[in-house]
Parts: sequence; structure tokens; C-alpha cells
Amino acid sequence: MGGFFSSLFSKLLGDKEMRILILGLDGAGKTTILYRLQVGEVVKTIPTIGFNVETVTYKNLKFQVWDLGGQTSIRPYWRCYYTNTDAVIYVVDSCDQDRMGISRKELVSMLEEEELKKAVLLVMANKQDMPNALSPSKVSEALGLSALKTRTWSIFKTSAKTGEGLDDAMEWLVNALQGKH
Ligand code: G3D
Ligand code: MG
Repeated sequence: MGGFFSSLFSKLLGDKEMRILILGLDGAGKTTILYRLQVGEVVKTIPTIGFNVETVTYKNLKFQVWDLGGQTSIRPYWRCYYTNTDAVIYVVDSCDQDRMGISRKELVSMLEEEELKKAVLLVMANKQDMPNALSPSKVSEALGLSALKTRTWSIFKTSAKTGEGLDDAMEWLVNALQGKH
């Protein structure tokens, strides 16, 4: 792998394993973003409980992706996936105003998880190539991000389709994660 992101992530890698979750409602653009990163092969697994997990491993850096929303009964099983998580990339479809409230609820309950208390949060206000996309400040407001007092977080506008904004967002994340160590 010799792309922009792998050289960026190389900055992060000591001996320690790093884990990054990419979360958000279905259709937000998570899988597209994962492939955009081009740091390795995407492996899809379906645990018996029945939610899809996509994983990319780059050296000792691991990205895991699944969809939030939907069945709450499987929620406890997510816990197996978020121990030792260093960062959450929360992806929002900026055009999907109808589900912004659900997205907010999902984010809030995720951030309440003890295991995620120390995780850095990067919000991607995605699909900014669309004319009806809400601005990042509107997305931030809709998600209630200003209420986050103790967490290291930021929001970026992105388009997984054109690639716009992804570099800036990931650079912020790498710097934020370096600051943690
Ligand atoms: P998910 O993994 O979060 O469920 P996907 O989302 O990555 O599968 O993306 C859902 C759909 O949105 C896909 O379209 C994908 O191409 C599109 N998409 C993702 N990111 C962007 C973006 O930034 N801009 C635009 N315009 N579309 C985007 P399809 O048609 O394949 O379902
Ligand atoms: Mg997906």
C-alpha cells in the first residue's frame, strides 16, 4: 500500500494496536469511505447474531464498520467490537434530514458506552457534493455536538463520492490520536 492514507497512518503506528470504528446509519457512506481509504483489503463478516461487520487492517491499525439504527436487540453484541477503541468516525448523510434525529440518538447512545469514553470523535458530514446537503454547522447542530464537553471531537465536510474533505478529516484524526499518546 502506498497511498496518501497509508503514509498518513504510518505516522500513528508504534507497537500499540489502534482501533477505529466507522459508524452511522445505513446509507451514510461508511462502506464507500472505507474503500476510499485504500489501505488494505476489506473483509466482510456476519457474526451469527446477524449484523454485518467490515474490517480493514493496515499493519496494527484496525478499522471496523457497521450500521447503526434498526434492531436494538443486537446492540449488546456490538460491545465485543468496541473494546479498546481509540477513535469513532461517525458518518452522516447530510441530505437525510428526516433521519438526522435518529442519527443523533444513535450517536448519543454510542458515546455513553463506557468503553468509548476516551475515544476521539471525528464526524463526517458526508455527501457534500449534493445540492441539498446541510452544512457542517447545521449537521453539528442537529447532532447536538456542542454538548460534548470532555471529548476531543471535530466535524468535517466530506464527499466519499468525490473524495473531497477526506484528507483533511483524516489528517485531523491522526493528529488527534497522536495527541492521545
Ligand atoms: P453505508 O455503508 O453507510 O450504508 P454506502 O453507505 O457507502 O453503502 O453508501 C450508500 C450510498 O450512498 C451508495 O449509493 C453510495 O455510492 C452513496 N454515497 C456514499 N457517499 C456519498 C457521497 O459523498 N455523495 C454521494 N452523492 N453519494 C454517496 P448506491 O447508489 O450505491 O446505493
Ligand atoms: Mg455499508
